[in-house]
Amino acid sequence: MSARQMKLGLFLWAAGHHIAAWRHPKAHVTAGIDIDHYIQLARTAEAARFDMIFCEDAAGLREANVGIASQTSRSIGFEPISLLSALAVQTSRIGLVSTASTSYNEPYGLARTFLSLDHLSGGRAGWNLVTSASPIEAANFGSTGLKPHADRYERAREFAEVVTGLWLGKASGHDGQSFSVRDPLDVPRSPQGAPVMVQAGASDVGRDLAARTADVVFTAAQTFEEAKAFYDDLKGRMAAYGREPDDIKIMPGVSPVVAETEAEAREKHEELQALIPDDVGVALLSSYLSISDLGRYPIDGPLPELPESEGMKSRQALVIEQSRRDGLSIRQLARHFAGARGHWRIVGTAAQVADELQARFEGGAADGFNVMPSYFPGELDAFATLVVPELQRRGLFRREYEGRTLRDHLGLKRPA
Ligand SMILES: Cc1cc2nc3c(=O)[nH]c(=O)nc-3n(C[C@H](O)[C@H](O)[C@@H](O)COP(=O)(O)O)c2cc1C
Repeated sequence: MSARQMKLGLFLWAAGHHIAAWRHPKAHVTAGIDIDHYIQLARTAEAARFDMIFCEDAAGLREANVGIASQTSRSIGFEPISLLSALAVQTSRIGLVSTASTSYNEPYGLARTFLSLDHLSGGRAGWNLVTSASPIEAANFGSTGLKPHADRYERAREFAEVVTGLWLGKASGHDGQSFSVRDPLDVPRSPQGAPVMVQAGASDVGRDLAARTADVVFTAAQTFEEAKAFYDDLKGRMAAYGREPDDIKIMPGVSPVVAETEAEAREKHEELQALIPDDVGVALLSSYLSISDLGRYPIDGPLPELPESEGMKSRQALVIEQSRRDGLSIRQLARHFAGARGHWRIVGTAAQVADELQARFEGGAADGFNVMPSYFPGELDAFATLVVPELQRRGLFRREYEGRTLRDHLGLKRPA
């Protein structure tokens, strides 16, 4: 039995993470706003002993073009903290992590909301800090557009400092560059010391902020080498902030397609890939590349040269790197990235999926994984019934929860 066990998150995403999941014959088309759907997923994940449920967020449409947005698997959905508050009373052990933006909130309000969720759930809440890279979202919060990357992260650094200070009962009287806070919170100290701090930025400043403040980091990495380089780099930055490498759990996203046989898994995967409309795939690729007019280049030709993004720098770099490495055309890249939205995909049997996860976990490239089922509930059920027992047999994943809080599950220190 391995002493170190992997952490597993369930990344929720309406009908499923595959862009064409909503077209799958077994998909739930109105999943985005069906609370019973989410309760079912949360209960499946809890029965499988997942560490946490994770919700992404952007306060706005995910695609500028409404015609395209309406052909994706997540065109409508709930505001995630409201959703997790409902799930808090339908579950008892699983962690509840939501994304919230440092660009479009104020620290006092956000600290109060997450601390309330933490109490509602008996110490199971976490905040995924993002600076928000979407110009579509920016347009809903004033007319000045997306702020430069460096400015967003500068605000995020002070934001995180104020929030953790408020959670620890230390930040009243803060008077800084972007924020001024007079009083302590009207919510008492967290059952787990403080809600868990999650982060998902992967640029240089994003990594520094994570090294300083995060308990969990989500990333997108296709290859073992990319995952390992990110892991070593981030853990290497922590000593400068007086932290131990194990104080952060690094959890790359993974989108597994699993079945009893490899042929069956491949068939399931091909079935979904064939459902991707080309214009939707290209639109999604354009947003990762921060370019608005990718559609005017020949779809079977290579990617054009692109200026460096002011949006998601790390995701743009990942797409460009893959296009060069594998010599893929725009159509091939669009299909590839639309499938798992830039995340790692494994197609195979439970043993094959477990082998791949184990190799990254034991090879020092991950502390766990944020699982992104291609469609719900089918692929989550397949992962829970096929892969989880295989990981448990190998001693790589818990059979029972040992603690009650999210910090307990993740093996994180309780802040003083
Ligand atoms: C795995 C992953 C998940 C992310 N999830 C979100 C999200 O839900 N909402 C959001 O606005 N940004 C999200 N981001 C974007 C980043 O958190 C960050 O705000 C953006 O500027 C990219 O950061 P970077 O330039 O440091 O890579 C995510 C990034 C990654 C890598």
